Amino acid sequence: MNSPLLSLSRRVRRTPFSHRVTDAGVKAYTVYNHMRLPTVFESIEADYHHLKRHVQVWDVACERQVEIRGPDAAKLAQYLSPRDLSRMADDQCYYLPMIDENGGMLNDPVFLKAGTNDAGNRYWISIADSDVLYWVKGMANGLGLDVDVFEPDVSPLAVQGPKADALMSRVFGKTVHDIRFFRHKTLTFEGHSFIVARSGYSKQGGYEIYVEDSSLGEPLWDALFAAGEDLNVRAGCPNLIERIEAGILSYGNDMTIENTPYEAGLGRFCNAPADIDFIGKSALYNAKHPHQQIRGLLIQGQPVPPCTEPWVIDAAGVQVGQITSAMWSPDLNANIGIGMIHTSHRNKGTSLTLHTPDGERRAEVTSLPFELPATA
Ligand code: THG
Repeated sequence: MNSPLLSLSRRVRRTPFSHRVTDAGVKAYTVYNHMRLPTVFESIEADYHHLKRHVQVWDVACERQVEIRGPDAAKLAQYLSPRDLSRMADDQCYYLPMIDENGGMLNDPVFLKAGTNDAGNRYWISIADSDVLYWVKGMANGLGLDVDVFEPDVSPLAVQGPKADALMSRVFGKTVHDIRFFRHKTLTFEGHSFIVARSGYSKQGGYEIYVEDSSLGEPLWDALFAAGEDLNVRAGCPNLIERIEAGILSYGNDMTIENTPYEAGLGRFCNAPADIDFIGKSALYNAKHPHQQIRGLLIQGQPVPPCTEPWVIDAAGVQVGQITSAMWSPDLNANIGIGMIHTSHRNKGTSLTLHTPDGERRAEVTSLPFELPATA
């Protein structure tokens, strides 16, 4: 296939790791938060097998942080999401649906308390691909809150895969083992402190290092590769096949501002009690019984072509949904997809017709994450 090239310029921001990613032989990029996001090194399928067996270092600097700081920071943060933040521990990370006044999804970031410094408590919203900074600044200004809202010099570097624990303990020490899922600790590397969380955009286990200060990106990258040679460490990136198998959603693909958190399967995170106020509260109350919901789909036939626009799903000629991510899964020996399906046809096992660019296929509704065979 004749792949078009991406024209680079200052607008498509480079990252603190871009030189290393280039040296590692990156094959493709996408743009995410106006920044480079590598998407392929060897091939999507080869990268997938390596991720499931070894350890990869991912340049996910494009998961930009929106920092909120100041006396009203906690109040503003709660305003931004239907998730109850009142019991969040200082070392916790929260997956946080953010919605507008209509209950439409604005972003699905990871939210964390990034400790304190001279200027007080810091909160980081580690954003998916939409311009959260302007929404939060607008909110702060409109409400007259006493906060600073800005994008700090922080770039996440993910270390993912079954050998991530071994690699991280060599670079940051054995205390990495004490970090529980979606918790973080402040650890040191060559005298510099970083927030390190057990989290990441895969289900293979691993960590995210919030690299504060761009100049430390290359030394840290180099230390990870020097320490991981015998672990078969490689440069990698979020993997399309693995994340569909895991049922990990991609904002802008699987859900947009047109969807509520309930449609996106994120209803369990909408748990703020009645006395907590947030934007979109009344709209969300009326969205609890959605007419469509996110589902997994098993798609028959040969490997599907790239899914770069929604593919229509119908039942007896009437549209009942669409698929927004799809790819061949080697471990399932089938095509897998993520889509929005009308409530009437959402039950597991329902057989539907999918319209792909190269013809009609049978597609069967299933749950997310996909159930992998025990040997995979
Ligand atoms: N890490 C960090 N920032 C991010 C992402 C990340 N910002 C952009 C994007 N990814 C946000 N989207 C997601 C989607 C899923 C998850 C994290 C961020 C995720 N979900 C887990 C799951 O689905 O099993 C856990 C959710 C939970 O139970 O709390 O990890 O990857 N820093």
